[in-house]
This record gives sequence, C-alpha cells and structure tokens, in this order.
Amino acid sequence: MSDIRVLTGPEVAAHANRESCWIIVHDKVYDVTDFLDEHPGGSKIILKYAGKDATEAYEPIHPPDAITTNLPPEKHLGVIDASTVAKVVKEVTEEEKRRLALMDARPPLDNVINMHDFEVVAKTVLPEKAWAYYSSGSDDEITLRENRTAYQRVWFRPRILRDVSSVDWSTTILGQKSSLPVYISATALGKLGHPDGELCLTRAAAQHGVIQMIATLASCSFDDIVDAATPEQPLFLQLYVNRDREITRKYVQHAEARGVKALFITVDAPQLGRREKDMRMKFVDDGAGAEVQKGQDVKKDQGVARAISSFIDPSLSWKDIPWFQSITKMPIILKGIATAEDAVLAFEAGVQGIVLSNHGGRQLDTARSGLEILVEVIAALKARGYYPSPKFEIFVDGGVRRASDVLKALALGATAVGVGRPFLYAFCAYGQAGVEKAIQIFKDEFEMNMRLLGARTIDELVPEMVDASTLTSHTVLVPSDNLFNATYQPLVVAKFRES
Ligand code: 173
Repeated sequence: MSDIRVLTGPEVAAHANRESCWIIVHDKVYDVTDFLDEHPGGSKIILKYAGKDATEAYEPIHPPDAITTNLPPEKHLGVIDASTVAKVVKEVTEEEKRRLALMDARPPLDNVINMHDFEVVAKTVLPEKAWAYYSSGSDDEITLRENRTAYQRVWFRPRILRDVSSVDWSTTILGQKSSLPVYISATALGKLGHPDGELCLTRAAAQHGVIQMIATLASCSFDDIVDAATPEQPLFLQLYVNRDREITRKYVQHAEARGVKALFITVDAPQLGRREKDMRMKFVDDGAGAEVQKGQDVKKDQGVARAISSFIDPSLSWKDIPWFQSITKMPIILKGIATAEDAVLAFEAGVQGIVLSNHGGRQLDTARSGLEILVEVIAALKARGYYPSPKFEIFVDGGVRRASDVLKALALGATAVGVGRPFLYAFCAYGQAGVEKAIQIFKDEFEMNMRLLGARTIDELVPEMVDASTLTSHTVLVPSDNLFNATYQPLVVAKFRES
C-alpha cells in the first residue's frame, strides 16, 4: 500500500497566504511557507500562486529539480487529486490574442530565407518578456551590435579557377563529426519561447548531424534532453559552476556517464550583466513603477536571469582547473576568453580549447567581438609554438548570422563557431522545423560561399582568403546592415507614469 498523501483542491486553497503557503507544481503539493524569503525571485511571485497550481509559471524558468533540491522532504506534502482542483479559466489578455493572431499569420517557413527572418518573426510572436530576455545585451548594447559589425570589417580575398564542382563543409569538433563548422551554442530558458523548449534543438540536431551544447539553465532537464537525442548524437554541456562544488561534481560526472562529449565551462559570468531591456520589462509589468522597489521585493527589477543565477560561484579561478581535470575525462573548454593573455594561460593550464566570446553581448559592454579577439589570440599562440595544435581547439561565438561569417572565423584560425540566438529564434518561431530550416539555410550558404571563395574543404580556408586589416579599427565605415537593423530594438529611457 502506498502512503502517499492525496490532497484536494480546497485543502490546498486554504493555505494561500504568507503564514501558510502551499502550491501545486506538476500535480504535487508543496509547503513553501519557510522558503518564501529565500526564493531568489522574491516572495511576491510565489504568493501570487499561493493555494493554487503554479506549474505554468514555474516551468519555463526553473530547472525541473529546483523544488526537490531546495525544499526539505517533509515539505513535500503529497499529490493533488486533479479532479478536485477548480479549473482556472485563463483569461486571454489582449496582448495574448494579438500574439496568437500574429502566430497564425507568420510567413510560411518556405518564405524564410535567412537567420534575420527568424529573428523578425520571433520578435513579433514572442511574449514581450521572452523577447526582452533573449534579445537584450548589457548596458548600452555596444558589444551586442559590435558582434555583427566586426564581421563586416573583414573582407574576402577569393581564389578562382579551382574546380569547385564539389565542396564539403563538414568537419570534426573536439573529435566529434559535425555536418557543419557550427555548433548550437547554449541559451537558457527555452520554454519562455516554445512549449518544447530546447528539445526542438536536440531533435533538429539529430536530423542534421549538428552538435548541441546543452545549457546548465535550460528549461528542459538535462536528462530529458539527453533522452531526446539519438544514441549516436554527440552533445556538449555548458557549465555554470555552483558555489557548492559537490553539486557541480555530481552534475559533471552524471553528464559524462550519460555520454556528453565535452564540457564548456563559462568563465565570463561571475556576475550577470545588467540587461536593461529585461530589467525594464519587469518594471512595466509590475505596474507601479518605482514604488514596487520599496519594501521586500528588491530583486524584481533584475530580470529573470539575475534572479535565478545566484548559485553561480564568483570565486571561480585558474586554481580550480586542476580540480575539473580530476573529476572528468571529458575535454574541457573555457567559454568566454577575451584576450590573448588568457588564451595563453588556458593553453598552459592544459585545457582542450577556448571559446572567444563576450556572451552574446550580455556581459561586459564594450568588450571586443570574438572575431577581433581571434586575431590576437592566434598570433600569441603561434609566437609560443602553441598553434596549430591538435590538442587545443579555438572557437568563436557572437553575432554569427551567415555562413560567410563562419568562413571568416575559420580562415582566421577557428575550428568552428557557436550560434545561439538564431537557433533559439528559429524554434520560438517555428519549433523543430524552424531549427531544421536554419541548418539548411547555413548549408546552402556554405555551398555557395565556399565555391565563390575557392575553398573545397574546411582545410582550404586559410588566412590569405581574408583581409582583416581594419578589424581592430572601430571607426571605419561599413555599409548599413539593414536586415540586422530591422530587428535591432533601440534601448529606451524611463517612462513617466500615465496620469
Ligand atoms: O546570458 C544569460 O542570460 C545567461 O547566461 C543566464 C545565466 C543565468 C541564468 C539564466 C541565464
């Protein structure tokens, strides 16, 4: 006989205040009274669901095991008898109605011909909060925009008459076969934009031989993502290091046991950047302007990401690298290197690679683009005899929208590039089919650009095929990037309250 307690809707509803607060998540009932003030996102949001089913609000922004790891077992009260819970008829807001109508009126997928198209559809159909969270960069978003502009300061030097009847852009990334010199980079909270979240990426990647990097803060659980992959499908893992190293050790070793092929440790986020579009959204949504900042709920203006990132350890340092090397045999890659000095230290620390990145323009504003960093990194590694090396791979991410961008990074010495937002926007707009289409677009662009550049294989991409001489001059004029500008949303200043 099972001793699991079955609770009814009215029983739960009787605990709907600060003194006694029960909530339902995924058909289970929890007493979160003592946890209210510890909740990283503040108590107010939990109290909104006190005595009710909070699943819908909980799901996109919490790892599935968040409750089980944070609440002691005696606070797990039992399961809910679903037939006794009054169905909440969700009020469809005007914004939601407008959004659904726009979703119906999306351009057919056949009409989507580049990555910018996904972005403009996502911008239109996503809930405002999701768009604000995904699209935002830090501070003035100079770096966010520079990530695009940098690619436009590098020009091709194509070679001709090379018999390009057949071209091959497949490659190997950290020993794993990939149909593209591109991997799907980690982005968090996929369910804010699509009910299947990151599984859209996993399933599309399986169909096309592309490698996905799983985010520590994915909406889908790590195991659900691995379960959705085919047995042969290579997966990488992005890691935020927990203040509690035991949690990190278990997580890493579990990933290795489940067959993950490489560990990308994020090293550029000891604290999350201030993403003002995301922060502004919380202000507007809470209705009361500055007043809501008084009182207990100080974290609500910080945006979703900041609220859920408090576990990240800002004390992480080079001294920790040997510990990671002792707990896993997976290749270790440091994600978020921004200078030649740190690239040299990474090589000397014996890790297997680095990602030259500014976190999609979301961390230190006016940090340089990955592409610009690449040039100085290759020079510094070469000078020390560290490059080329079969044991050390260099990746770049940020701002990649075209296969031609990828070819520039490869010609300058990268093994592959990471693409985050475009794949995220593809599934927000069209689900798995969108991601498959995005991959197909990259393939079409690779075929054309490699032919025109005179490179039949990835190995034939050499530095002489690009002119990067103005890459470090941040003031040169470039033609206006109309597609990017069409979706780029300018930051706004504080709004007056409506009288
Ligand atoms: O860029 C991000 O938003 C990010 O990396 C993150 C970090 C912590 C929580 C959620 C997202």
